Amino acid sequence: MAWWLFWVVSVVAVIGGGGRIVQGDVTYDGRSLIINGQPRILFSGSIHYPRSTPEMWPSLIAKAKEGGIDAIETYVFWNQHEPQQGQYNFEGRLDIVKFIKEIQAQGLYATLRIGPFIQSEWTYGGLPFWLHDIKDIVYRSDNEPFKFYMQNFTTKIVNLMKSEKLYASQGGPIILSQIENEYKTVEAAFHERGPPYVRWAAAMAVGLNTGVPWVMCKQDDAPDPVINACNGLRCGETFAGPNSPNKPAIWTENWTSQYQVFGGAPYIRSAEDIAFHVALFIAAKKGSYINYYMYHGGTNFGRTGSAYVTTSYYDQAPLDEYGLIRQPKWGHLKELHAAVKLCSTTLLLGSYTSSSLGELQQAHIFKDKAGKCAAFLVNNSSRNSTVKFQNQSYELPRRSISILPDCQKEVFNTGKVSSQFNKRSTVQVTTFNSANQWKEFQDVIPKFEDTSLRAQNMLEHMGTTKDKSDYLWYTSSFQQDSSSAKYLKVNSLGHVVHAFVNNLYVGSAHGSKDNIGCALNASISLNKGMNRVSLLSVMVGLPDSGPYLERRVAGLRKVLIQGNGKAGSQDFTNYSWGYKVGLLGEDSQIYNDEGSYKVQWSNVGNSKPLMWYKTSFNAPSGVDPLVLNLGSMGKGEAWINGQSIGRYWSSFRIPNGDPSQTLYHVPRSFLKPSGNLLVLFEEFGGNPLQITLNTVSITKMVGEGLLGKDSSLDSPNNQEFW
Ligand SMILES: *[C@@H]1O[C@H](CO)[C@@H](O)[C@H](O)[C@H]1NC(C)=O
Ligand SMILES: *[C@@H]1O[C@H](CO)[C@@H](O)[C@H](O)[C@H]1NC(C)=O
Ligand SMILES: *[C@@H]1O[C@H](CO)[C@@H](O)[C@H](O)[C@H]1NC(C)=O
Ligand SMILES: *[C@@H]1O[C@H](CO)[C@@H](O)[C@H](O)[C@H]1NC(C)=O
Ligand SMILES: *[C@@H]1O[C@H](CO)[C@@H](O)[C@H](O)[C@H]1NC(C)=O
Ligand SMILES: *[C@@H]1O[C@H](CO)[C@@H](O)[C@H](O)[C@H]1NC(C)=O
Ligand SMILES: CC(=O)N[C@H]1CO[C@H](CO)[C@@H](O)[C@@H]1O
Ligand SMILES: CC(=O)N[C@H]1CO[C@H](CO)[C@@H](O)[C@@H]1O
Repeated sequence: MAWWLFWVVSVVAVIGGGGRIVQGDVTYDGRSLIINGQPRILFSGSIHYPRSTPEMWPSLIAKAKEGGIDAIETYVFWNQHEPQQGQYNFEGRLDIVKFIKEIQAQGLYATLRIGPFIQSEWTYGGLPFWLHDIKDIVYRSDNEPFKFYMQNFTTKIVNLMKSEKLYASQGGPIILSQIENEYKTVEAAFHERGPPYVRWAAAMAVGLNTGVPWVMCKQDDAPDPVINACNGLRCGETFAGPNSPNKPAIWTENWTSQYQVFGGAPYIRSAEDIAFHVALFIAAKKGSYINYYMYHGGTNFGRTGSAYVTTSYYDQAPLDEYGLIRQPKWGHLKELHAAVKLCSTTLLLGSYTSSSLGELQQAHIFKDKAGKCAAFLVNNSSRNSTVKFQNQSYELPRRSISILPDCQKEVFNTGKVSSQFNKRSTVQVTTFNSANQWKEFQDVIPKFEDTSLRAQNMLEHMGTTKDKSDYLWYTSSFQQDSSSAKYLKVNSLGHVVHAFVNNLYVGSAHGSKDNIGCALNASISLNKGMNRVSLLSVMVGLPDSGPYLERRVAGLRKVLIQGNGKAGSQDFTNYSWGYKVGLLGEDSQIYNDEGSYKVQWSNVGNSKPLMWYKTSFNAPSGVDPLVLNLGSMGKGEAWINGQSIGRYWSSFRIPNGDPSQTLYHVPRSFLKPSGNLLVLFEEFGGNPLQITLNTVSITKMVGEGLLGKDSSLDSPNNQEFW
């Protein structure tokens, strides 16, 4: 720890005591939020309560606090809280009150981004799917049914917070709330139904009298008194500023990396780049509230991720998916926060000037009436530069900012990383490599005669499953005069399709995040007489963005059987189809202890499609986070003791040939000491015998230069992945 950092930490500890927040007002002016009469520069970090477990919350919040974070920002997840209309769930990972009280107990502030449309790579952008069946609804527009349900849920949440006295105005930690989310990006699509909706949403929110300000992000015309906030990677360069001179500059999402999709490579944003843009936002845009999106990303458990989004969410954040500190990111930002806090009063109360120090170099200077001075020296060149500022020279690495809290001594430079680097490694603790550890059960391909839902056309996938399952079967049967070899051609707007003809698997196709829909062309052989075609359409999460979400279509659009050569093709699109929502194994919940007795399991044999696998294991000792390595599997979902740890899709490779994600978080709190039930549903292959359970830990490194070989990482059981 640098000397000055130590000093800041000690002083804050003395002055701040327990840091408990006393009852007070939150207001704002053109410079900052004002809490209990004090203008404040605040660093905030996003941690989403359903993306971790209540057992993890205290340590995540403590590590954020130690990293110099003042406030925790979270969205509110409507479709989890109200899965059926009027039926609410605030238990377990959804216990938002407990989460906010933990933030309060640790002396931090909270920002509540209610939305309730949130996007957030969360299925359906957080909207409950039952809204889809409300007559005449148009989401996020000047539409009475939507406004009714949006107001109903927003009020429910605000009332819940008020009843627990969680707003700062009541002595609680919540200092800021958000209504809507990046609406400006879709507003034009709603034409004259857009602007009145923005005004309505702002007035509705303000009318709830929370006693703390509201923000709208990416909404440059946010109506008074709602504050418009910036979202983006580079708000220090891109933010046009508050839309009124009496509103502060707030950055609600500064992406610490980016979410990953199946088939997409991870995006790694360096500690230096994040620090540069945060310092620039403070200096050049007079920013006074900066939120890291995400500070801890966590896990999209179950089916909560949106279309194609991986189960691991923002693993590259300062706290990784499992809550381990990621260095040097965490430490470098901690030093940045401390450097800014050294001069925050001068920044907030001082008058601002800027001066050029060179063609691509600039000084941002803040001087208060008492003569205190703070400066940020910016080098925007791609080369190192030596600048002269007030008769002293400063070495500024390329694209970096030096912070001089007294206009003389450089205490921090965004490009000079002094924090230790660390390395993450996994150790295999449990294997499942013996066939007699496993049982299997093949799910059933439904027959047309057994279906109760029928239509003379291809039904839309989401409106049919109502998001009860990722899976929708389309099945039909037809007569043939003679046996023949043909091609089955399927066009789908779903994410994946698996095709079976006469109970035999004939092929699959899938799309990707950037390439919506998929097309299958499989060679098939038909019998003389009756033939059955069964097509399994799969969604890997619902869409989470864009206007008119309620009108989106998915699932099969066209089915053709084409003869060889000149033989004509037969169009089955408007044929008689039978439908089944979900898998038999899902209906019986065979992934939990009770349900697993409802089907006949057998010994594992050759890999076949649509296979359920089960095994059991004892909890490994220790406290290190646990992951399942599912790199040997294809695509499906995994459950532990009945709780889904998420969708996996190891067979979807990223451009360099690696699986998009091989390690899947198993929270310790999902386990009992022994006899834990692990169940997987595998769509098309995979080898469960190669699955392993691993612990994850951090190896400290002594500075960047020594990031070389570490013999402890070379054992075959040790997989290095960072
Ligand atoms: C929400 O709507 C339900 C009826 O659907 C009603 O019972 C409830 O009082 C409403 N809540 C609020 C806060 O408006
Ligand atoms: C830095 O330079 C880049 C172009 O190289 C420009 O896009 C960016 O706006 C500049 N940033 C600042 C803070 O001047
Ligand atoms: C810088 O040096 C010049 C002469 O060398 C002197 O006149 C001036 O006062 C100095 N400025 C500061 C800020 O020290
Ligand atoms: C630029 O500065 C960095 C950090 O201070 C240093 O490591 C690097 O060698 C310098 N590069 C050049 C070309 O001087
Ligand atoms: C399907 O694939 C076969 C063989 O590659 C090709 O001959 C046929 O034209 C394709 N059919 C369609 C409809 O694309
Ligand atoms: C299927 O029916 C719809 C209307 O019911 C029609 O628009 C469409 O053209 C038909 N498709 C085919 C391939 O016949
Ligand atoms: C508003 C903004 O800066 N958006 C950017 C977010 O990050 C993605 C990818 O890094 C960019 O493509 C967007 O332009
Ligand atoms: C941060 C920085 O150095 N900005 C400068 C980049 O170059 C332009 C054009 O010379 C200046 O106007 C900026 O101040």
